[in-house]
Amino acid sequence: MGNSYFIGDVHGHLDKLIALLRNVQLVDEKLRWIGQEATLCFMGDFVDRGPDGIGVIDFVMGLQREAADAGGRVLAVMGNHDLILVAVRFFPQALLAYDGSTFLTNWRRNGGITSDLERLNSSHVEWLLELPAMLKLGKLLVVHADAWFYTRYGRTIDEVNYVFRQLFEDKDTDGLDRLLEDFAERFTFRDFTKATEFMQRYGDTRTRQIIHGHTPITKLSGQPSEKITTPYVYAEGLCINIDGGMYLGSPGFVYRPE
Ligand SMILES: [Mn+2]
Repeated sequence: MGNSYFIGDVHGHLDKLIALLRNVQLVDEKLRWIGQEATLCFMGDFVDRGPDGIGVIDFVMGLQREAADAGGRVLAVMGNHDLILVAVRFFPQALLAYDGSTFLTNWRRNGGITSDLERLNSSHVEWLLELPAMLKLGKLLVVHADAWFYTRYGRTIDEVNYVFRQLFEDKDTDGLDRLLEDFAERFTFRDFTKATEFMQRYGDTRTRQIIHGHTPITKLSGQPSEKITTPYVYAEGLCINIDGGMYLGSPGFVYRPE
């Protein structure tokens, strides 16, 4: 774990992401990976709300290749904004409810950026669809959202990851809509018992903490986002929220576990 770096929800803020990675010397001035064998992990929600979501994805995809060549790793979990962007690409006009909403209208309402959709190409789509819903890294269970709903999609990490992907394979627009609605859930891990149960369900004997994004720390701590530069650790130390809220004005931060 000594050589791991975590970054929360970037939401199109490529400039902030670059500043963070340069500051911890994972990239050089030409934005090349110099992290050698380090592991860099993202919490998802690369796109929407901020100016350059596709720029963020392109940069992270490139870093992932460079890191792999150097013996390092770039990992990420799937965020709901990444998911809906792909849903909009495949099924923009799918009718989701009697009120006439579609993936396109929902995406726009939730901060969708037209230029992201225009620039989204098939390699971005393939890459996004490969992102797992959850992963384990050292002592940490990594998941986008602080939410219980994942448990309705599978008993193991592999099952949940499979079911997320299968919704696209099956062109199951109702299922995708339900999943996106499920992401409205937050704050579940403030309940220590729930957090413990979630961790036991998906973790293993090494797992000690859950790390997540999705809910900007200001919504838990009340601190103004501009001042948030450290993780929010809660549930008796069991949970680590690293979503500083870059789209709300936080410069973001890099979290390095002990
Ligand atoms: Mn999210």
